[in-house]
Amino acid sequence: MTAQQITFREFLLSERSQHQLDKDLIFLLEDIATSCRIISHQIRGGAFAGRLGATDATNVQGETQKQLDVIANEVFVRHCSNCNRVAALVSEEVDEVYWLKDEPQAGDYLVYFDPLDGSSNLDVNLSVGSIFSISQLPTAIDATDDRSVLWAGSEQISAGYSVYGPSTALVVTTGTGVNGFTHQQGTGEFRLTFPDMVIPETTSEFAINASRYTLWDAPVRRYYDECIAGNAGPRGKAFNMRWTASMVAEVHRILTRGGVFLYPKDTGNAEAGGKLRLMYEANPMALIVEQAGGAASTGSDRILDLQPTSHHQRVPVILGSREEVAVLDRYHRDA
Ligand code: AHM
Ligand code: MG
Repeated sequence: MTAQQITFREFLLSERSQHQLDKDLIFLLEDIATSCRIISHQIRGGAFAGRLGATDATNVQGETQKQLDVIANEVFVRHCSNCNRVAALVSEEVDEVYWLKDEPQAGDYLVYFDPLDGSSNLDVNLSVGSIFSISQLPTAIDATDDRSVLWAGSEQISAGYSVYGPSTALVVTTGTGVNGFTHQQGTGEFRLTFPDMVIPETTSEFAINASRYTLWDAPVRRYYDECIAGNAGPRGKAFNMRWTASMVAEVHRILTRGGVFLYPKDTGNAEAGGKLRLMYEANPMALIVEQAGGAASTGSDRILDLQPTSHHQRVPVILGSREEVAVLDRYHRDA
């Protein structure tokens, strides 16, 4: 271990002195880190406790919930409720907004989360993750109206994710770059192992579920065709493809070695606008990716500029290395 591998708390305290991080935000981020530690522990013991399977329930998206989806949601709700500045919790797994304050004031926080993303990977022992974002209210809001939580991603003051892979990592931005921490067995601490994560501007690696090729719009088919045409194609370079079916793992790879990730609108999800959710997946990952020097777009709009219309809204997502996102934006404009 090197001297730079400071704990998550030491990191947050240093951010407080350098960037005036609010002390309540520090408490909240520590509670989120605790949630991720507990969820990681539950996942690793899931097979012993018989918790890897599905429940009888479906969530608001009509998807069958895994037992660990439900457990992870409860863990996030319990720990994020500790901070007395949190006005509401908005979870991918729950239909309604969970209001903690009757009269939310300017300065209070809204916490959005997908407690267990990619949970179809649980049964096959592949990486899953948790995603979160925090917005700070610029004004008082009405807690009797769930539409009060519909703020654009540009209002986020912090976002992050934890990936439960061969090790458990926590990646966080508070608006001044992106830093990655690894959970250390034994001490139980998250330690700063990947400071100042930066996405390379160029890449030759892309990630998409290519089984949906016939459902995509023309600009995405054009992009894919050109990637697999390799050196002989119009891009004149050989591309590598990856697909883990776990957005957290894809974003973590892109933050580590570059790449572009696409879950575009297709005719299978055209009415919904895409598969991934704006508030729990697209917005937090867009903030992280932009803070690391990358870009995040729907193909026609910057994700962080989208004005949400409902808290379970879905959108097309294209994010990662700037150059590839720009190519995809251009193909959408030209179509
Ligand atoms: P989930 O929130 O229900 O787990 O769905 C989101 C996941 C993403 O992590 C991943 O990128 C995508 O769904 C995979 O979809 P597909 O099964 O179509 O490959
Ligand atoms: Mg999800």
